[in-house]
Amino acid sequence: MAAERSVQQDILLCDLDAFFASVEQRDNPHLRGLPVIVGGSPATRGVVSTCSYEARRFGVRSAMPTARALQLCPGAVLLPCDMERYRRVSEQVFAIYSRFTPDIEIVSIDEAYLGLPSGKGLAAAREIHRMVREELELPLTIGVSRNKLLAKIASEMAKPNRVGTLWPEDVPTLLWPRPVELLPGLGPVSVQKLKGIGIATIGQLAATPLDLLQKYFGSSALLIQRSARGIDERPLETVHRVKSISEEKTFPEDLADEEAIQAILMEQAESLGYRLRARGLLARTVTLKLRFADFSTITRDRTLPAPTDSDLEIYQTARELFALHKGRPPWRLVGVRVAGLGAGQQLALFDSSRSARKEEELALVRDRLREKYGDAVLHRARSLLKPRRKK
Ligand code: TTP
Ligand code: MG
Repeated sequence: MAAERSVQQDILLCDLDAFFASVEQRDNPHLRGLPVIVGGSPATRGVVSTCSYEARRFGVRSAMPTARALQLCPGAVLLPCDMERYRRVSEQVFAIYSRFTPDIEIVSIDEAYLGLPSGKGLAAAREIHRMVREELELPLTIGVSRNKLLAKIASEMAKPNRVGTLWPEDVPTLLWPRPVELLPGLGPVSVQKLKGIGIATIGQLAATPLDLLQKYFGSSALLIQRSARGIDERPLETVHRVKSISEEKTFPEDLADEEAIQAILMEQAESLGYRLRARGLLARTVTLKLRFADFSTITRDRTLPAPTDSDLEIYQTARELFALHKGRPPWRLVGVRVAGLGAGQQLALFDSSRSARKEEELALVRDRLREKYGDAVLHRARSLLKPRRKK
């Protein structure tokens, strides 16, 4: 029992209200208080991404064709989706969350679960709510409980712009009288099935014998019954911060060819650059690892003048380290590691020099190809790089 206590956590579900529309209203004060729809144009059969609560009063909803939304609410202001901006704002919000805990599961651009030490959740939620309001001027709803399911339901019940709790001990009084539709994960088909057998409230569902539920829901029955009872043991799927990323290669036979080593360094740099860009990270240091024929191993690192995610810069640094520390051939292993990782900026397309920009564009194209066709096809002709001839 004591052991179970000690691992118990409070769980917060933080979900921004009408997220894209709230960002637009924040940044254009004349839109505040107005029905705002963010989505595609009716001319191109666009759909609503989201809408302000003012527009929801007219029945406008996410995923509805914009044409239909404008019929329901002719006075609405329609704005295009500015994903880049919403993504930046989302990062600022998540950065506030990370002041409180490293245990963060990112669900979507505007939704995350946070794990807090048991007993600290509600106070943290109030503080987060205040900071997001004061620092970012955005409305946020936070549901607080002991598991993900109840935290999510707590947020649904608290929306908009509030902190709400649904503790396990309150399940009978607060949850059981509510309709089964409120249970996340129960789709309209399941709800209809339940109604067909006379189950309308979550309390009725919680009290239904398992074997009866199994007749209708098969292997999902237990999960459904446990949800109705407020039980959910799913752990947080947190993104633990990576401290470094590395690539290394041990040769089947010791290798004495310097050109071949450089080619491998190039491949490794390309792979590291790709992995950094895919995570939106920049690296501050590059480390070269070398193992010699006698198994002795060295690592040598260099701090870069500025953080980077460029294949070329990682390659050049690794190659220079190799030139300085290569010792005597042959080599048995070569590796490159990048560390000192931090969040990257959006591509600095405007303030970088022409050639750096070309390099960034090239890297982006390569990344797309790599996603499409995998690694193997993609080894840029090394000759393009024209490495300086060694003395
Ligand atoms: P949600 O959190 O589902 O919606 P919301 O934040 O707009 O409103 P709520 O107050 O109910 O939380 O989704 C977050 C964002 O994701 C939303 O602002 C826009 C985007 N989105 C779409 O682009 N299409 C969709 O169908 C949905 C549901 C959301
Ligand atoms: Mg939301």
